[in-house]
Amino acid sequence: MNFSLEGRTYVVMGVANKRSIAWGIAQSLHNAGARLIFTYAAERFEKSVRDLAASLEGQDALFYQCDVTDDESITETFQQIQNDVGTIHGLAHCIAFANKDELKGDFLNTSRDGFLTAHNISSYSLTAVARAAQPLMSEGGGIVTLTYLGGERVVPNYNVMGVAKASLDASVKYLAESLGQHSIRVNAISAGPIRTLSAKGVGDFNSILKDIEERAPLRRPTTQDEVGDTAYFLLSDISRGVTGEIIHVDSGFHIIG
Ligand code: NDP
Ligand code: N5H
Repeated sequence: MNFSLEGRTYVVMGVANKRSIAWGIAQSLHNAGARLIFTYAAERFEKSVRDLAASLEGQDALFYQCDVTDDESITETFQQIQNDVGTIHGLAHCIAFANKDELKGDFLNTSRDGFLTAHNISSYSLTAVARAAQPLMSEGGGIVTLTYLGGERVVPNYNVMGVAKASLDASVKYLAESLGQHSIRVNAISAGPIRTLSAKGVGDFNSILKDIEERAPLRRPTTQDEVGDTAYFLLSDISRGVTGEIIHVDSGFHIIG
């Protein structure tokens, strides 16, 4: 078994800056020899993504703008990728969004609009993107998404995003069944809290991290590279028998009652 990703191409969606979990995944895939394709939604992050990718020695990365709320944008992005590189071997979906005012207070007050926005960007987008990527994955491959414990249990303030992650987790299983016949595996990583741009200004992050340091089996917070290396595992042949799985990379916090 060859564990190198030499000669393989992966799409990484959701690098906003150097703290992004997607950037941790990009670095792990790069270190394993993969060629990388980056997609970003907001034009203001294009420079940041390009500058980061330029720091990866010998990497010949490609860049596309893709807004996952727009079917046309998704179709065009993957058509363009097909024209430019032909085959891809996998995809990392590292995308979520909910209105800030729905990420605090009482879940009972979730608006219809806020509910739909969170589900559209954070859950449905995985299915939309998987459908667009499938024709490019003619040699089989892997799809990985990012989820959080708040989709399994009630975590204060996670609110509508928890319900969206539960929907995402179920989508992983249904997509694994749909795409298994094409030798495409679909899995999720449930990451412990990491201080990223998304996490900024939501909840009391310091006390959440303190709790992890005190109670998680490993007594330390999750790091970007730990998630990156698990994504590498899930996107490589090392995990060839694994699909429809949700792997917790959270210092073991999910087992604590
Ligand atoms: P980042 O803020 O770094 O990344 C979030 C990304 O989502 C951004 O790159 C943003 O792109 C993208 N995004 C939002 N809306 C859209 C859209 N319409 N189309 C395309 N992309 C969009 O945060 P993280 O790295 O923390 O988040 C990545 C994933 O990890 C998310 O699914 C998150 O829920 C999950 N996660 C995070 C944890 C944490 O503690 N940080 C814990 C567990 C899971 P842009 O800015 O260009 O719009
Ligand atoms: C229990 C918690 C803390 C409280 C809830 C946090 C939920 C965070 C997830 C979403 C994705 C954050 C979000 O949508 C923020 C936006 O409203 C505002 N930010 C932005 O628009 C920035 C500029 C862009 C880049 O962000 C996005 N997303 O596009 C959960 C934490 C312990 C763990 C955590 C932080 C989980 C998670 O899913 O991210």
